Amino acid sequence: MPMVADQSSSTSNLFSLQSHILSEESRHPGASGDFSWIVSAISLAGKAIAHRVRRARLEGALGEEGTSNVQGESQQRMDVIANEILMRCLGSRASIAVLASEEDEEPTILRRGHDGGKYCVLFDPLDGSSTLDTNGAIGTIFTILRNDPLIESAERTVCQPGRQQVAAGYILYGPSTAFVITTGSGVDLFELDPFVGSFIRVKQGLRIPPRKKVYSVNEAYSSSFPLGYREYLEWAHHSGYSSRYIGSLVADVHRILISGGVFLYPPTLTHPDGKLRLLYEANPMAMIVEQAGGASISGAVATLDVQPTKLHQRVPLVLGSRDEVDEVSRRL
Ligand code: AHM
Ligand code: MG
Repeated sequence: MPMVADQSSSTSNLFSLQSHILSEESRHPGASGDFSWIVSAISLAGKAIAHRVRRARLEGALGEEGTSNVQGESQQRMDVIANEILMRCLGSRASIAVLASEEDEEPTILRRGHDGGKYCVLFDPLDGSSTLDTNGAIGTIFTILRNDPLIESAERTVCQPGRQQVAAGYILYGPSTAFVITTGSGVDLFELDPFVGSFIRVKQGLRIPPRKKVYSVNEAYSSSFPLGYREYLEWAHHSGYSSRYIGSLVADVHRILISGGVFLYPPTLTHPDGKLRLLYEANPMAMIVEQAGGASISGAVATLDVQPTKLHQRVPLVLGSRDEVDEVSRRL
């Protein structure tokens, strides 16, 4: 059986995601264990989605579902399957009050009032799914928020600035299945060992290199970017930069988390507010990147300080290595 060493420790003990979260939770006196139940549901969903993604072509599950989501974007069959898997895994957890998905117009209220759950979980079930037909890397993005039982409206409950996230993470379905999570004290990386059936910790306290001359943007839209973004690209073209763009946010962010660089999705003609969704795409990624020593901005402010007004709100997004984000931000 292949063994994976925890690179950050002097011993080579195997540490699963489950034991990692339990040990994190044990550092908080009085912790109920509710949080680790939620992470275990997300990890179960991740394993199930990874399995379905791997077999999608064999099972004829690629291509469009023939429906549109609330954003008017056509849904892939695998979007619908991944959404169902997450709903089924999370729906039974007693500590969850509200679930909200990119694929669903309205949040799902599981429990109300003071006896309801402590947490809300928001997710993009299968980000970048349009690249799946060509065997591209895709991912699930999630965030965990505290529930406020005094707020009646589920949409208002989840409209919290990113700074209030309890935890955030993503699962990348690539050549391997990676699980990245932060609970607000650094970023940890796990890889699915398919022989063991567990996510095994491979890196604790990930840090983004502060500089790397690589930008990641859909440059085909650049003629409609606001001036500051165009000036940045013009400057980068003459400053020895290279370009990498997968068109799948989880895959682009994962590369930047490991090797540095900057990701940009500015306002465009077709998406004047930016394309990426604040609550379940930009905020979780911004928390991960900040926790790894990088930065994330949406226009002139830190992404995590944007006050959301609606569930499916979009924002412009620039994130990655601290110095590279600074180079963009001082031109905006
Ligand atoms: P999706 O949630 O519908 O998959 O859209 C989000 C994706 C991101 O993964 C990616 O960064 C972006 O859309 C790519 O957009 P574009 O094709 O316009 O460059
Ligand atoms: Mg998405």
